[in-house]
Amino acid sequence: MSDRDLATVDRYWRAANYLAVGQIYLLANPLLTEPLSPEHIKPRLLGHWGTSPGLNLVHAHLNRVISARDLNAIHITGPGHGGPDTVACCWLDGSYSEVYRDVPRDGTGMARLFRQFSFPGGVPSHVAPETPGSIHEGGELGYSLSHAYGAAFDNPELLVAAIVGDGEAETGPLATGWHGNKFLDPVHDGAVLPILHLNGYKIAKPTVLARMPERELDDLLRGYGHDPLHVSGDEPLEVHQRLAAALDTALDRIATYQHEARSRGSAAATRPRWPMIVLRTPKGWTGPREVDGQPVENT
Ligand SMILES: Cc1ncc(C[n+]2csc(CCOP(=O)(O)OP(=O)(O)O)c2C)c(N)n1
Repeated sequence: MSDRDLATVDRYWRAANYLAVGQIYLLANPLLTEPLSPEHIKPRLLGHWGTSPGLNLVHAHLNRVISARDLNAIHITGPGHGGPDTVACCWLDGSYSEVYRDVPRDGTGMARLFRQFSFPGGVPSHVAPETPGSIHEGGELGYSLSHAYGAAFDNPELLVAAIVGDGEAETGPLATGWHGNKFLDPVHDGAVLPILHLNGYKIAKPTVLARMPERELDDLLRGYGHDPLHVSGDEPLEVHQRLAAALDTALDRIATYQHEARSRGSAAATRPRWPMIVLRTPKGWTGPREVDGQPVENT
């Protein structure tokens, strides 16, 4: 990624993070023009801050590849209560204010945006029908991959980037959802790019997949027929470059598989090992020190 793109993506990501944390916590004083005081803070908090930087990071990077490659793409988010992130990104790109004229892209609009989130008479903490462009309401964990494959079927030009929460991944529907790749026809269907968001926790408790060493997780996902690209770290500028490289690799592979299958035709089509991304943040290892008698390297 060029220095210019890096700076743009990073600024977008940090702005979206501010808008997410503001929606979760602030009742007033959105631009912090006054010293922060208790009456500016919401009395009851909803929305998961812990999932926000990861969801916004992927959204910012998808914007880059959509512009660079002129993609027809949709973003599906599975992790719990990630509503503030999608709303933040819609507000940043202007589509929110296009639909809701009373929430313009200025200080007044920002005050409404923050106050209305998960507040009586306002908007839910999940992506909901009110969110511009949404195709399905959130709330029950487990369906991101089923929706992603459903959106891609018979939609050959569509790329579906689907973020799977590591807590979400512990549900039965999501555990079976990995097999959606068996039904994806590279000739007539679009592509699904699953992105496993390994932020380590389901709200506050450790998740099973985040406690598996990278190699064991890699084996599991390969067993489901995916080709995982691992991105980890906790230094934003390094993670930006790694995620950009992984996205470019994944999209190049998808384009190659589709091109080859479409030139050969359905009769000769084989099932590609579609790429996916494992996004592990933070870098610190919280799992067991040994698995199967072998020390676990700090990934
Ligand atoms: C089927 C189902 N079970 C439980 C919940 C309650 N719940 C909401 S968010 C959440 C944790 C989700 O974890 P993860 O997907 O890792 O998201 P994150 O912790 O990153 O927000 C749980 C258990 C739910 N919404 N749906």
